[in-house]
Amino acid sequence: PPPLPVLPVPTAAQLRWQRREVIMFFHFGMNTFTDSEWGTGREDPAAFRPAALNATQWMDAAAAAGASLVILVAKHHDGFCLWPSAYTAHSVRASPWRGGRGDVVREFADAARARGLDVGLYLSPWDRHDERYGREVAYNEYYLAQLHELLTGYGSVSEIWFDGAKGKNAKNMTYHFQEWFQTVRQLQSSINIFSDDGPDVRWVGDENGSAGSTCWSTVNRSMITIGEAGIEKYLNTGDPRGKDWVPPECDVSIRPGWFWHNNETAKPLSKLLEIYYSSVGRNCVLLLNAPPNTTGLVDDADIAVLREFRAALTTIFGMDLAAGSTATASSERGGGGGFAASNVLDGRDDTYWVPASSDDGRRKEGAHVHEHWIELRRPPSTAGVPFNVVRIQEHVALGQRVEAHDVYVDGAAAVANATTVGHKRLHRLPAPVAGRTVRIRLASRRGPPLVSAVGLHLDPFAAGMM
Ligand code: IPT
Repeated sequence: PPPLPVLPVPTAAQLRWQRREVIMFFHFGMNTFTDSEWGTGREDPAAFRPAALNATQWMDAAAAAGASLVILVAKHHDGFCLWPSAYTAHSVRASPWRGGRGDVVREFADAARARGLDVGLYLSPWDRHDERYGREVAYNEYYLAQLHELLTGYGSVSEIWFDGAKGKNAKNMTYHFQEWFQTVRQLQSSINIFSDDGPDVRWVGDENGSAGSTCWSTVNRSMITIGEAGIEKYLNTGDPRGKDWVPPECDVSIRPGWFWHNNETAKPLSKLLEIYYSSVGRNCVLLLNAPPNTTGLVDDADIAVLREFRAALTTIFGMDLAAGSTATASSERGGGGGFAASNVLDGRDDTYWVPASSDDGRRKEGAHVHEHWIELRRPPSTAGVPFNVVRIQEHVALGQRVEAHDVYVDGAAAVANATTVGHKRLHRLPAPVAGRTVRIRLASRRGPPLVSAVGLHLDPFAAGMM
C-alpha cells in the first residue's frame, strides 16, 4: 500500500490549483481610465467607457499564456463595481458603457467558460468610495452582500482573492474575514480562498514573482495577520513546522503597473522566464497579470509576449532529455503497489517512487551512511546531449517532505544544492552539462521522500545560449 501521509496535506481543490502552474489576472476598472493604480474613490462613473470591450479577446491572452484559470478584479480600492451591484450606485450601471446595462463580470465569466477556462474573482476589502467604509457592521454587511452577488450569480468560481492592501482610512476598519471566508465556502464548496493567510492559497510576500529558494507549502496561520507589514519573509519561505497547508501564489504583472498605462510596456521574454523559474520552479503557482486598455482590449504586443512565453516553455519542457533512461534508487518499496524508481519517468503526477519501508535513509553500512537517492542512467544515444535544467517533483498529495537535496552528474561535484522541492523544483545550471548519470541525493526530509518526476531539459534562452 502507499505510505502514510505526512500532515498537513492539500485538499483536492488545492491540488487542482497547484497543477495549473500558470493562471491569469486581469486588472481593469476605473483606474484604467484615470491612468492611476489606486483611485481615490471620487471618480465619476461616466469616466468608465471602454470603446470596444471584448472579453473574448482577453481570453486570447490567457490561452496564449496557457493559463487554465482567469481572475478578474471586480472591484478595486476605488470602489467602482464592474457588475451592476444592487448595493451601490457606484457601478457600471451609472456609466455610459453599454447604456448602463453592461456587466463586465458576466461577459468575463461567459467568455472564459466558452474557452474552457475557469473563473476567479477579486473583490477589494479596502474601499475608498463607499460611505459605509469605517462603520464596522455596515461595511462588513455590504461586503458580504457583494460576495453573495458574485458567488451566486456567475456560476462556479474557482478562486476568490482577498487583497490585504489598504491605506490610511483603513485604520479604523475591522474586516470580518472569518465570516467572509465561511460564507464563501457555503456558496462555493470547491473554491480556493486567497489572502495573505489563505486559508487555501497564500500570498508569496512580494509582487515580483519570486518565492524563497526554500519554499514550503505549509505555514502556521496563527503567525499571519492579513495586510500586516513584516510577514513577507514568512510568507516567502513558508514554515517546515507549519500545521496548515496554504501554498503560495506569486502575483506579478507583465507590465510595471497592475493597470494599463499608455506609457508602459510588457516585460521581455527573458524576464518572464526568470519569473517562471523563481515561482513555478519553486513550488508556487504563477498569477500573471495582463491589464486590458481603455478600449477594453489587451494590447496586441502583450498577447505576443505571452505567446512567446508559452512557446518558450514548450521548447524547454516539451522535450525531456531524461526520456529512455533507466531509474534506480537507494531502495524501493515492494509489495506490488507500483512504487518503483521508474515512476519518476512516466510523465504522471499520481505515480511516484517510494523507498523501502525498512529504509529510513540513515542506515549505516560500515563507515557509510546509506542515504536516500534516486539515479537516472541515460541511454548511450542521449548521454552526450547537454541539459541545463533539472526538474524534480514531489508527490505533495501525501505531504511536502524534502528539506535538503543535491544533484550530481556522473558522480562529480554537485551541480545543484538546495533545500525544498515541493510540487516542482527547477534547477537552472550555470552552463549546460552532458553526462550518463544524474543522481539526486535527498539528504534530509520529513518522512520518506516521494518523488513523482525527474526531468532533464535544455533551455536555449538561458544566458550564453543564444
Ligand atoms: C499588498 C498587500 O499589502 C498584501 O497584503 C497582499 O494582499 C498583496 O498586496 C497582494 O499582492 S499591497 C502591495 C502594494 C504590496
